[in-house]
Amino acid sequence: MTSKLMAVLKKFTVPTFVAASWYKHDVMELMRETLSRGGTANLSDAFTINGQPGDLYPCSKETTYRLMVDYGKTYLLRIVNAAQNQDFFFMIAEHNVTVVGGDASYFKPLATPYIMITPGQTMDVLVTADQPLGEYYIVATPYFDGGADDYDHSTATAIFEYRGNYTHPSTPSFPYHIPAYNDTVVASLFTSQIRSLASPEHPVDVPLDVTTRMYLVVTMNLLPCPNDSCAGPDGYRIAAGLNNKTFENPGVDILRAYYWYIFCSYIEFFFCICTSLYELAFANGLSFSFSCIRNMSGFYDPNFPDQPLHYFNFTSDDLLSNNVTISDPGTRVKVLNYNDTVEIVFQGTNVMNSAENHPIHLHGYKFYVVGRGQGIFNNETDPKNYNLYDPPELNTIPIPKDGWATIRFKASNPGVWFMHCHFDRHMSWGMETAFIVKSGGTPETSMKGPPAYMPPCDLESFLGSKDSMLLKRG
Ligand SMILES: [Cu+2]
Repeated sequence: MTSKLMAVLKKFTVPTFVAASWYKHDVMELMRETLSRGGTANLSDAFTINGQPGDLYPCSKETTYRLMVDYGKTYLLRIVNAAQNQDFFFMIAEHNVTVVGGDASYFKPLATPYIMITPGQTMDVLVTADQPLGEYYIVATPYFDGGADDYDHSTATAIFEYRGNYTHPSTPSFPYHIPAYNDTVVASLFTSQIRSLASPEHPVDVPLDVTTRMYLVVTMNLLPCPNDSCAGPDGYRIAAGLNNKTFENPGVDILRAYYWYIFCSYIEFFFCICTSLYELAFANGLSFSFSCIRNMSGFYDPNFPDQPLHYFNFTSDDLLSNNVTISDPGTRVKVLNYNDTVEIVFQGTNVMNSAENHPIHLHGYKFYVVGRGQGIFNNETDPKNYNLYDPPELNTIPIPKDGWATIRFKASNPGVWFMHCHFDRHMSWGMETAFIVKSGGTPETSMKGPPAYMPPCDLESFLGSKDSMLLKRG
C-alpha cells in the first residue's frame, strides 16, 4: 500500500487551496484598534479560496477559482487554512476525499466526505474525478464551537469542473451533507481518526521516556485597565494565556537576546551594555545605575511554569471570578536541554464561558499527538490509552473544546521556538510562550549564527530601533 501511495503522490503537481480571511479595512489597523480598546476582535467580511470569495458573495462570480479535472483521474490537492480566526469544514460536493498527509507528514489514508482544518494546518488529500461530468462546489465553511455567536457566517467556494462535452449547469452542485457549524462531534471524530503511516519506510519515533512534563491550561483571561476604561467585560482588557500567564512581546526578540547572551564576545557584549547605559544616561540625565544592567539583559524570564499555580474545575460553567480570570502578564520562556523528551498536556478550559477548540502550533518541530479527550485530563487513567503505535506527527493540533490533548517531541532542534494558539486574536491576547532549546555541545547540535544581513551588535538593535531612547532624544 505504501509504495503504491508514494507512486500516486509522485505523479502529480499539487493544486493548492488556500482558505483565508478577507477584510474591507486595513487588517493591521483593525488589529491595532482592537488591542488599544481591549475588547473583542473584528469579524472578517468574507472568506476566500485562493483569493476569491466565490459565488456565494455578490462580488466575484466571474473570478471564482476553478480546478479543471478529467474524468477518471485522481488528483492530489493541498489544503491550507490561512484564515485568521476560523476553523473550516472543507468539502467537494458529491466527492469523498482521501486524506494522505498533513503538516508535511504522511498519514494512513483516511476516506472522508469532509475535513476539518484549523488555522495553521495543511492537509494533502486525494480526490478521484469519478462523478458524472459536471461542476461541483468546493467549500470552506466555518466550524465554530465557541459559545458566543461571534464568527463570520459566510462560506467561500471554488469549483471542481470536469472537462468534456456536456451542458454546463447554471449552478454547480452544492454539498448537501455539510456538518452543522458547531458539530463538535464530527469535527473531533475527523481529527481523532488521523494516524501516522507507521510503516517500515516511514516509522514513528515517539519518545517513550519523558524527561520534561508540562500541563498547560489554555484560558481566556482579563487584565485590569486604568479606570475600567477598556472594552472588555466590566471595563477590563481581554487577554488570554497558558497557565494563567499572558505572554507579552519583548522589546527585543528573544532569539536575538538569547543569541547575544551566549555568542557575543564578552568584550562586545559589555561594549553594548556600556554604550547603551552611557547613551541612556546621556539622554535622560540619569546617573549610572547597575539596575539598568539587569533590566537590559532581562528581555525575557526563563520561568514559564510547567503547570498552573492553581488547579480548579477547568470545564465548569461558573468560572467568572477574578481569581480565575485575571492573568499575570510577562515575557516568560521555557528552557529545555538539548534532546530533552517533552510531554505537554494541553487542557482546554471554560473560563469566562469561552470554551472552544484552540489550534496550538509549535515552531521548529513536529510533535506526536499521543492522546486527545473530553473533559479534564486524568493523569492516572488517560495515559493508559495513549497511542504510542501510530500517532499523527503534526505541528498544529486543535485542543478540543472543554477537552485536552497530549503531545510529545524530542528537543533536538536548538534555538528559540514560539508556541502559540493559531487563532490570531488569541495570539494577540497572549495565548503563547516560547521554548529556548539549548545547544548540544557540538557544531552539529548547536544553534546556527544569525545571517549576514542581521544588524550588528549595536545600540539600536539592542534596544529596538523604534523604541530607542536615542531616537526619542533626536
Ligand atoms: Cu485559541
